[in-house]
Amino acid sequence: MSNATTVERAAAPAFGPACLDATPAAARAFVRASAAHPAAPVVSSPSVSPPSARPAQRRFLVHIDIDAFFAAVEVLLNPSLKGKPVIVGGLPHERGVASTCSYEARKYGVHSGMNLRNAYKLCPQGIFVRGSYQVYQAFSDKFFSILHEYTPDVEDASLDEAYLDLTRCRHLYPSFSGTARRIKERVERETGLKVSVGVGPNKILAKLATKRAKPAGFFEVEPGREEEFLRDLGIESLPGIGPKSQVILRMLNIQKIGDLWGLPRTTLHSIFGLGGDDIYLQSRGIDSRPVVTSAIPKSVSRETTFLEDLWDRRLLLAHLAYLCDRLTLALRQGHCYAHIIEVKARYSDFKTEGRRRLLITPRQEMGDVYKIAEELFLELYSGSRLSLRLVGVKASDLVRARPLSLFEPYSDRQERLGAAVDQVREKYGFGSVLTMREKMLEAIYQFEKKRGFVLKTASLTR
Ligand code: DCP
Ligand code: MG
Repeated sequence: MSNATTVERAAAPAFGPACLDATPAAARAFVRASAAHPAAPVVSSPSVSPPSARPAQRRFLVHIDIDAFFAAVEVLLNPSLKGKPVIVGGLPHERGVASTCSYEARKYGVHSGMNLRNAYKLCPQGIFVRGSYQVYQAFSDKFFSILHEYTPDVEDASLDEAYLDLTRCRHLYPSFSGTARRIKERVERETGLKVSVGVGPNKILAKLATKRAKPAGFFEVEPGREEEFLRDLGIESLPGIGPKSQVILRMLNIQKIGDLWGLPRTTLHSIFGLGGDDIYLQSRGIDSRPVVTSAIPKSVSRETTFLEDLWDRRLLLAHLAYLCDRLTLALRQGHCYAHIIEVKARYSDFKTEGRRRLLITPRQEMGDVYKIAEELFLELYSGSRLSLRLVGVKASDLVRARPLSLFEPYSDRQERLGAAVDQVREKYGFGSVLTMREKMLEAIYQFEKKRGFVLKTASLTR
């Protein structure tokens, strides 16, 4: 096996699968078709963003990864570290490994997972910090909250790395790569951290594009240029090729991805088993894995404290309507329908009360949710002789798809209405579509067309 002559090789390097005629054009057509068809081979996944791709439609995947994440946060918090070799994970004499290090420290050969003592030997002038996971988590949360504003199809691959599938949102984004660039700029502006962004028709190509873009760059694998992009990348770039596989392949004089195209699938399978099939497909840029969105949340809620305790029933309902609007936007973004709607009120004496309703047919639409919330609120509030400090609405027992009701004629009118409102808001800002009831809040709050009303509880005005 270690002898190259014993390995069955195709006569000419074939970029496309051997079953095709192996011309680059045919191979590319196969790559595109495989990318578009969720039924194509490679790894299957559990919960998945719904594939909307029409046959032969190119998917649009963005991969984004923060540069030297933990180290970059340390530099941001302590600008005197800028431009210095920063190593995160512990002090030089401590046991343990480096979580990561700045690019300046990488020049000395330090890398993630390296024993701290070895890191110190390589880079004694390095600045060693223990780091704080909670702080990194907060930056990560911010990072993902920005990404989720662009599409619900976001996969959190790790704390600082995500895949976004913009294919379903194509109507919102006439220029995909322009949008990807804007996402990069916005993340950098709002987090203060540099990111690298890769764009391609599937996950593997987008991820490899990010590697190429690092640090702080942007790279797009343009249609028809997949082969050219992959050919000269080292085999170690493929996630399916670990250190042991690298040793075996190098013994076969295979150094670059293009060299792999000469090996038939059966040969790779016989050497690496199922992993060999993955190598075969990945090396050709074939990857039908969907973007796996996060698990369905347990509940979504929106609440706010008032600037001053409130008594006026119409104003209270205006707040409730606005919160329902925000809540149902979140439900639509998460593709969730709620079986339980709950309303909460806190009185001026801090006593808090709630009312909930179980819905046989789960709901997502603003009109439906508000109607239920209003009834529940009035049940709560009607008898009260106290003013209110806070009101909130919560949706729970969430499901992904609305089950069809036996007793109601099926109609997706409300969903289409919701989608249309979202499109207008995407373009002109959340405040561009508001009900008359919500508009009453203009008397109290600052209004921003992009964000809507700036309520007292800032996190609710996202
Ligand atoms: N991490 C860790 N231990 C590792 C690898 C990573 O604790 N063995 C942490 C620290 C990293 C963060 O995860 O900052 C993100 O990992 P990345 O692989 O994305 O590495 P970096 O962001 O540090 O560098 P870059 O992405 O620029 O290569
Ligand atoms: Mg990173």
